[in-house]
Amino acid sequence: MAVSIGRCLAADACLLILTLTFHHSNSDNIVAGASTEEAPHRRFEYKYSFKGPHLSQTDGNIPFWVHSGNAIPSADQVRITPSLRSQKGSVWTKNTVNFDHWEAEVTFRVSGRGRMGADGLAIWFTTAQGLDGPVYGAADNWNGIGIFFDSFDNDGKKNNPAVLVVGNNGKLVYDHPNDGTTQALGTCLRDFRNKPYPVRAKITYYKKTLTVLINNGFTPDKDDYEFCTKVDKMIIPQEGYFGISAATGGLADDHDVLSFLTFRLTEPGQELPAPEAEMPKEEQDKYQEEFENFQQELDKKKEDYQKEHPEVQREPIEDMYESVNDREIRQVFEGQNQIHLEIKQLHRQLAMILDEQNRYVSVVTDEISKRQVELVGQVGSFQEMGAVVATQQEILRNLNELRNSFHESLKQIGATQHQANPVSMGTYETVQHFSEIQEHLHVVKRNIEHLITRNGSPSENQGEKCPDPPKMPSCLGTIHFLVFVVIQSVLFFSYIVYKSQQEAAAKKFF
Ligand SMILES: [Ca+2]
Ligand SMILES: [Ca+2]
Repeated sequence: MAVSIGRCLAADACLLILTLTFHHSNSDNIVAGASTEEAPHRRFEYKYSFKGPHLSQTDGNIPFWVHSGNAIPSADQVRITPSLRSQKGSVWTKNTVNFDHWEAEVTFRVSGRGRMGADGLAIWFTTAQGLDGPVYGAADNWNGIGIFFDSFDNDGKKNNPAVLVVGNNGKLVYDHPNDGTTQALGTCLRDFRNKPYPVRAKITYYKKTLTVLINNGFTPDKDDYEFCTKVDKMIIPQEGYFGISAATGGLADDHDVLSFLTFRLTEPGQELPAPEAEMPKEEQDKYQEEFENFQQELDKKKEDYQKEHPEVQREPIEDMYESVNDREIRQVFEGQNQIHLEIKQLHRQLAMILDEQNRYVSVVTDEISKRQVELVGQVGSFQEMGAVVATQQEILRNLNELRNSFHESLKQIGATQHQANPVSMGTYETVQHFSEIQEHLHVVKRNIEHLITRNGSPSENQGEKCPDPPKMPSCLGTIHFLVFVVIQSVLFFSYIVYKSQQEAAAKKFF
């Protein structure tokens, strides 16, 4: 809903023909419509701005600004009023602003212990500095525009805290009892007191349209602005001072301004005036003088500090800052240092790998030499085995000899039997045969003993332990052999005894 209202409070007070538009229902459309336009060029204007952390000078003044009343500038904020009763304060630019289009971003806090506060805070663009007065700490009958943050509900309509835009041509007396509602060109209800983060107001005057956006201080996001109000076709003075003021009444709030940032807006395609060209010679001299004073003060303070702290080594100011060349050289140097470190690390790793490699090579070499020794040992053992085999062969030969001699003994026994069968054997012959057999058996026994000594203790002869011989198929064990011999002998004797008994029995029959 847009309502156009022409307000003429007095016959000559209609210099400002203003269109008041309420934007409660279609605010989104307006923001969307504005965003489709090409954005204006925006340039920060330090001479109409202040902000922390070095907001005020050592003498308590704000560069390019004047303050009055109870305002107390400090390093990071200006306390326009403390939370005491009936306080008034304001801060104004020293010089007028003559930009066609501008934007002001004001960050502030209104905080007090009461559920309600007073009186409020105002942002101004006026043809004169309203250093003192009843309208939120500033002069009434102002010529220009005021954006009011009215904390106290004077008319009791429970519509405060509120934000309102009031234009004035210098004739209008502010309608305090009605909280300015009869004069407001635009308004919105916003509680800006006691917020977790500072409240921000962005006031844009562009192409004769004044827009107020508010960041309500619920988030730290600086760009989280909400639309508050907009005034179309608004005429404001060509030149004016920016100001911010505040006042307390029976109730009191702290009104602290953290920053006031002014931007010059230029339509796209329009050329920006050079910043230097716009400064008159006398102003330049004045600021130069201010700068020199500041420099002298700084030097003096530095000297004082040196005197007070002689133990602190004096560092030339040049050493504290670096030029572009220094920075580039430093970056190159740091880069090279980094490369150097990387190469060193690579070198270390390579050395480690080489060590490892050497270790492996030595291990492999040891293994190879060990295996060679083993092979040699195996060859040695083969030789020993050869000797053993030879011994075994000798044993076999001896056994063969034994067998032969045994065979011979058997043959002799057989021959004796043969001779004994046809002819009856005399006792003498039998005894002779027996002694021969006994001799043979002795020979056999000796041979066996000889074999046993050779087989039983081969290590005694060689003086060193031989490796175990490979398992050979055993032809004839010593014990078996002895058993065999004993059985044979027993059988033989029993046969002889049996034979002689039979012969004796036969003789009895003859
Ligand atoms: Ca009020
Ligand atoms: Ca009210």
